[in-house]
Formats: sequence, C-alpha cells, structure tokens
Amino acid sequence: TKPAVRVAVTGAAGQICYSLLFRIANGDLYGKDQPVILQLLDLPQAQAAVGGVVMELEDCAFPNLAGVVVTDDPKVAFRDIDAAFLVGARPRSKGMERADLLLANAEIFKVQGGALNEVAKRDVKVLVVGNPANTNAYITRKCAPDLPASNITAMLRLDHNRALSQLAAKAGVSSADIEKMAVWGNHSPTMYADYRFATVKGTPLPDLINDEAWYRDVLIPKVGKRGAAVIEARGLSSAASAANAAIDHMHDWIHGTNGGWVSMGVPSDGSYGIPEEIVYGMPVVCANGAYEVVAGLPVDDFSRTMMDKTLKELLDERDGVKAIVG
Ligand code: NAX
Repeated sequence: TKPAVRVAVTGAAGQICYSLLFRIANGDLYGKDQPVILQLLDLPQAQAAVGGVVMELEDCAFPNLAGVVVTDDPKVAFRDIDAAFLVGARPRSKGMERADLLLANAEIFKVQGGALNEVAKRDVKVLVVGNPANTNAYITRKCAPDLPASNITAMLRLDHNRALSQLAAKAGVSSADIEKMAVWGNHSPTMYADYRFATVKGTPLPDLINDEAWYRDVLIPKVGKRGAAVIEARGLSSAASAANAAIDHMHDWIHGTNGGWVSMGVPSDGSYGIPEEIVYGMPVVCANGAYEVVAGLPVDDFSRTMMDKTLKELLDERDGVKAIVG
C-alpha cells in the first residue's frame, strides 16, 4: 500500500467536522486507495468530545483510515502534514463587537500560522474555513512566511456551489453542466457570484436564463444571504454543505479540474485591481497540485462596483487586524 498522507483538521469537535472527518476518512478526498492519518486539533475543553468523534470514526471501520491523532497543541496537529483544514474559529458571543471578533480570530490564526510555518510539510495545502475565512487566511499566510504564499487559501466554494445550484434550477439544467461560473471576493454577503462567462454545453448561461433583473436582484442577494437562511431554518449554521464544499475545494486542488473553473479564496497577485496579499475569491483552474487564477477576464461597470464593495470589506478587516499581524 501507499504511504499514508497526513491531514490536519481543526475544530474537530464542531458541527462541520462531524461531517468533514467522515468524508475524508471514507476516501472522498484522496481516493479509496490512499491511507490517511487524521491529526485533530481542538481546544482543551473539547478534547472529550473529540474523543467521542474518534470512537465513531473507529466504528465506521474505514479501510483507509490509518491513524488518528488528537491534540490541543497546533504543533502536534500540524507536524508533517500534507493538508490542513482550519475549521475551528471563535464564534461571536453575546455582546461581542465585530472588531473584537476579528481580533480574537487573528490571535488564533497567528498561532496556527506560526505552527504551520514550523512543523508542516513545505508543500502543505491549507484551506481556511473558520470565519472570517478570507482574513483568517491572510493572517495565517502572514505568520507562515516560509511556506509558499499560494498554498494558503480560503473557502469560497460553498458560495460557488450555492450559486451553481440556484442558477441550474433557474435555467432548468444540471449544475454539472454549468462551466465558467465564478464567485469573487469575501466569503460574506458581499460576495459577487458572476455568471457573465458561464456556459451550458457551449450556450451562454445568461442567454439561457434571459433575466438579468432576476440575476442581479434575486440570485446574487440569495446566495449572499444563504448562510443566514440556513441558520433561520435549522437553528444552526451550514455544516454538511460546508464540509462538502471543503472537500470539493481540496479535492480539486489536489486532483485538478480538467480545465474547469472553480472559485477559491487566494492571496491576490495584484490582478483585477485587488491589492497583493488580500485573500480574495477568484476563478481558478487547478492542475498538477496547483491552481492558477483565470487571467484577463473583462471587468464591466457592474462587476467593478460589486468587486470593489467586497474588496472594501476585506480592506477594513485587514486594517482591523493590523495590531496583531502588522
Ligand atoms: P462549531 O462551533 O460547531 O465548532 C467549532 C469548533 O472549533 C469547536 O469544537 C471549538 O472548540 C473549536 N475551536 C475554537 N477555537 C479553536 C482553536 N483555537 N483551535 C482549535 N479548535 C478551536 O462551528 P462549525 O459550525 O463547525 O463552524 C466552524 C467555522 O466555520 C465557523 O467559524 C463558521 O463561521 C465557519 N463557516 C465557514 C463557511 C465558509 O464558507 N467559509 C461556511 C460554514 C461556516 O459558517
């Protein structure tokens, strides 16, 4: 058999991980022939709960789960890892201001970035899921200067999948048939789901839908507010769909997209008027274990306005964590 790959997952006792860990252990990430060792991180007070999740992992008898490490020390969790899902984050508690939430998370991701820098494999692929995901990824990258900047990404894939599904329903097609859809910007209600380049078997999706008002006034806000709608209905935030999106993101990064576009939050290279280093949702194509931002797309007035609005939010978040990362 192949040597095992090591995958770190933080927030292991939480809701998203209650789905995510089982998907990874089942082989949905690396394939059924690849042994995986899970390295689980959570806070000291959550260790007993993580132990319960580990019992359930054992009770699935997954053939390719080659080991599980449970710890509250990031340097143990991140040692020699090939991939990391940074899911654990500080939720907003009662009376907590947005600025305090930003800072509390900045502290967490500063420590975790430093630990990744010290002990992870040099080509580790990192996906930040914990909110504010883009800014947490920005901090992680800042605090992991010895790792390739491009290897630290944030999750826009749930927004991407939400938009695909809504667009497919409106057009009466399968979401699998939609190509070249993109989500730009922050994982927040300001994200911009862009269908201008999307096609279905060669036909432009905007022509198939033929309802620009619906796209602007219904689709975009609906995708932006989908997380809130799930909370309203379920009393809990998106978990299985978030885990699914995390698998999709990392799976495509590892295995490639055969020329297809997906959306990833990536440190900007300065293209599309997004300042360097800002972690921003962009269309990418993945191949050979790397991603490349789709270059040279035209940006019309509507898109510029939408892209600048979500950028403004990210610049504000960056300013909010200056005290911690400089
Ligand atoms: P839960 O509150 O169920 O679980 C979070 C877990 O993280 C807890 O077990 C907690 O003890 C742990 N944790 C907190 N601080 C930690 C630290 N410093 N190190 C390690 N573990 C730590 O949240 P869950 O529903 O699983 O959501 C996790 C995060 O994903 C939240 O920040 C949430 O906002 C975010 N989301 C991001 C999405 C995205 O598209 N980027 C979508 C889904 C989700 O809302």
